[in-house]
Amino acid sequence: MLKGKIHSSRWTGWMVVLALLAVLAVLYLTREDITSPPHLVNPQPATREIGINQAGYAPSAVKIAYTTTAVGEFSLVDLQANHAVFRGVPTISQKERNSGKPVYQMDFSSFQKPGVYQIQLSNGRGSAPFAISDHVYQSIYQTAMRSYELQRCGIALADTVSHVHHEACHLAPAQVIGGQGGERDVTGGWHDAGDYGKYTANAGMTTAQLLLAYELAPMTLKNTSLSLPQADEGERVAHAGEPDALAVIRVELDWMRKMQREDGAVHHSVKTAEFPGMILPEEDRQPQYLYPVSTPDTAIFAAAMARASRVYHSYDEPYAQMLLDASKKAWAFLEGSSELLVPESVQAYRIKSDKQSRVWAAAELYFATGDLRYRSYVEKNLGELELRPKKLTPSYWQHTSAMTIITLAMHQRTDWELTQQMRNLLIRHADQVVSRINQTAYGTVLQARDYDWASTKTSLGYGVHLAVAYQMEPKPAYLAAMSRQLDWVLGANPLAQSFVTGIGMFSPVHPHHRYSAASGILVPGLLVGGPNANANDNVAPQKQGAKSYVDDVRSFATNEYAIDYNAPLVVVAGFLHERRN
Ligand code: 9MR
Ligand code: ZN
Repeated sequence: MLKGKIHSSRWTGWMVVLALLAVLAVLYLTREDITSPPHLVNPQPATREIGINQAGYAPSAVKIAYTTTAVGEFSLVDLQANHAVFRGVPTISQKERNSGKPVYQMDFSSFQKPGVYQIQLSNGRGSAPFAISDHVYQSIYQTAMRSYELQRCGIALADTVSHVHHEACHLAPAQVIGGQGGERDVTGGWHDAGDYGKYTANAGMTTAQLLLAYELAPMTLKNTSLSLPQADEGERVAHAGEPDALAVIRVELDWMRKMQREDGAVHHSVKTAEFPGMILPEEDRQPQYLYPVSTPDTAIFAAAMARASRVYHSYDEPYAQMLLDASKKAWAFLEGSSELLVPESVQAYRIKSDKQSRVWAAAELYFATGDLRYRSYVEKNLGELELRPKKLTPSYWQHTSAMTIITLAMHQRTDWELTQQMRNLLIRHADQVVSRINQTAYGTVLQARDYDWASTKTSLGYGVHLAVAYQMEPKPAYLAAMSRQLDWVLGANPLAQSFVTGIGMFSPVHPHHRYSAASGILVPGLLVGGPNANANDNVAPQKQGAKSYVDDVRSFATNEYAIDYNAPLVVVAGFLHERRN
């Protein structure tokens, strides 16, 4: 079915035009690199025989294309001049995990001239077009970051860049489940994923990672304009002087604050009882329910708010103080309720333990306040974290160890030996990740068991760890391993599939995303979950490792986007732009 769609000639024609336009947009950003307006000659028809990053590469990046076709030679063709600019011989890397077929690597890292290119095999087959440019990563960052603005709930959207538009949605107060009952205003924020629910834990983890992007790539996040939609001019004026990235994140923080109860505890989520059909957000008029408070949600909230208060401090002190107060209030609630509290009614994003997130909250609160109470909580409960470098996995709402370790490693407090211990742990972990990557056919960190929910997020999550390690010890191998994870997600994989909407010629056009499906307008910059060997949606092929993916709107297990998937994409693209030289 997928083949039928992609290979029908009209469709292919359109995709070529769209992909070339996207590549040209990158070139436009890099116009100081080129002397004449780009005029592209007709490329070879693009095939999925060649896996490549379909957005492209920074000039100095490691650049490797992959194929399972045995050919004697490959060439890199300049699509503006229409001639080969580089030739090489594919070398066998490893056997592909599932098919056992050898995978050939085509390394053209030494070629660094900006432009638009295609890889061609000596059998005449061509890859998707891609750019070599100093602005590739910035453009990916920009598209991924501004997608959050297009996920906004509770306002009418009219974005002139993407043409995403809809009426204001989900404005009615939510009905409180349990407790005193009643109603509460919890409007605003971002829709969580392809559905219209909003969940505290996922919001907390996402905002925390986006704020980490700000700490790791401050120049990129401060200086990259996001051309935010005009509709929000009022808000923009109110926060004038604040970087666009922080204005975007603020929207979710403001919603999260509404989820906090007077006693400091935080509600789990607001959503309808059942997922709506594939309708526009303003058409979703089922009652919204405010799900009960829980201790894991409260702990993640406390951590994210304390982290945010640090970052917003230099722009808006009263706001930072408000965030810190919310965090302290959540912590006070946790102190008074040491047992795990997760009510029965909570289903999606159900968290099994709050122990790790309490440590994370204490760590963030320590750096936000300097109060030794929090520091001693961290020291006493350090054993809750995953401290074995080999076992450390990327943070997500269920397991927050990595985020805590990163926080502890990045912020220096005098006389705390823990800082160095955490740095050593991350460096050892990063070295192991690099050696894992060098042993796989496509340079991915993913191992068989990782082809589960949101494998794309997992891959980029390791990229985040490599970024932090690089910050501490700038080994080129960390940067190379990181950019190869981005390459994998953008098409350097066995399906030659980019997993980000609007980026790359073979990218998702039928994501499981209610707004896109109902409006027919594809929201750009959304990272879908990608290969999931255990996909339970009856559409995606199971047990096929990296090939367990289908670009089908029904495939919620491989082709849905969620706010937390995009966060490591923002960190990795932002960091690569920051450190590209
Ligand atoms: O991202 C979530 C993933 O880690 C879980 O394994 C999966 C199954 O429980 O759910 C994913 O989250 C979905 C959430 O439950 C509802 N909104 C859409 C989310 C993305 O698919
Ligand atoms: Zn909404």
